[in-house]
Amino acid sequence: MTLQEADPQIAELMAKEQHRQESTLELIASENHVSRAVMEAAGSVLTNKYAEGYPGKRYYGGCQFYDQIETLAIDRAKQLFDCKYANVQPHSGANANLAAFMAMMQPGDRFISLNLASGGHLSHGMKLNTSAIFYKPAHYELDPKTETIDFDSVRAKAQEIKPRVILCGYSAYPRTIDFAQFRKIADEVGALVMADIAHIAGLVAAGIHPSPFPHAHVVTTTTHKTLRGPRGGLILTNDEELNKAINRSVFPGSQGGPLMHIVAAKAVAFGESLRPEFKSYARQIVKNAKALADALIAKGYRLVSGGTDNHLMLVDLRARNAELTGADVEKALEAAGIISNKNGVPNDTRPPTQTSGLRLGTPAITTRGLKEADMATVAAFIDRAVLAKGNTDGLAKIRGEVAEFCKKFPMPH
Ligand code: DSN
Repeated sequence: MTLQEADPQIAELMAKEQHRQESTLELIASENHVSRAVMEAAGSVLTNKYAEGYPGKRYYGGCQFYDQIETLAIDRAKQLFDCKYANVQPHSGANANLAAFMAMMQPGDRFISLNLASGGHLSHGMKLNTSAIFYKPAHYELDPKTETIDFDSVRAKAQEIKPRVILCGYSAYPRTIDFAQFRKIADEVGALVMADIAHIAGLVAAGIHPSPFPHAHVVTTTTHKTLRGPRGGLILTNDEELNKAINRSVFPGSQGGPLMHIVAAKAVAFGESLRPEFKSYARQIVKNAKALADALIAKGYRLVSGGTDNHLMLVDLRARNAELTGADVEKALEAAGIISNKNGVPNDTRPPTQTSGLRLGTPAITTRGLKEADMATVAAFIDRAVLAKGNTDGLAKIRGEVAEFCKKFPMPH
């Protein structure tokens, strides 16, 4: 029985969601559109079975093909990131980070990271997250002038706290990360470096952003952002002992049975990322981000740190109009068919539910085939929607134009 026959309600909502994706510009920096092949693996017969354990060491019978699939996923991940060990089972980035913490620290141990408000992630020590409930976070800062990582602050915090782990890698940071500097400071205080490259994994895999290896002891990532795979997590290391600890921390430490349909979809995505076309894709993401950043600056917006080196930019809306909040602009843009997310800017005076900023990224629109020349059109849509804020008819008109524009750029099928 098809889904349409078995459950028309869900089928209809899925069809609407497909239309929404097709007819809007997806500018959320952490989202992407996967290939048909990845989708096929994710929605497959592989969801039917338990495979607790690791290849060759399972707690259930009947895992022979699962062993081969997981081994392929591991081998491809190692090749992609040029490292010795990979755990492909984490269900998400937050799960990957928790398992990495468990492998490197004992409960109560200290670590330092960038806080959420400055561009970090909730699993990097936000007070309600396990990372702060079981471990002790402290935070280093951005340089207030350049709005980039202040390595004097990293060093000072590291010397003061003597952390077990120094965590780098961010959710709203538009600049290249200097992993070597983090390692230098970690070596000075006897800490381990953990790099969460969730946002930039695709750029790292393609060689467009410097690799965290050999500087980081442990690398975590999601697989669904610039890497363009299914939603999920991944942990990498070159250290044999850490690898054993990571494997224990994922299973049985923090997860049960792996989602093997997702592991297969990760393997498919890693296979795609190993092809030369993926390098061109990753290069185009960055070119598009720079072009969009320039077009927005030309319209009077201020970008945190003045621009971008990667796939995302953080727009400080106050330069365009001091009254604008991220929440209002996110809503106006959505009504105009442009999907984004409100985001705090460094030292934001507004709360996280309002914010003064907007985070924009180009991974998804690059997958749809938009190029640099199209970024002027995208910036013009954005600015028109900002100016039309609160004007339902004006936003609906832009929504129609955006939908028409999107027809030129089909989703991957
Ligand atoms: N929620 C993701 C993001 O949007 O950056 C991070 O996990």
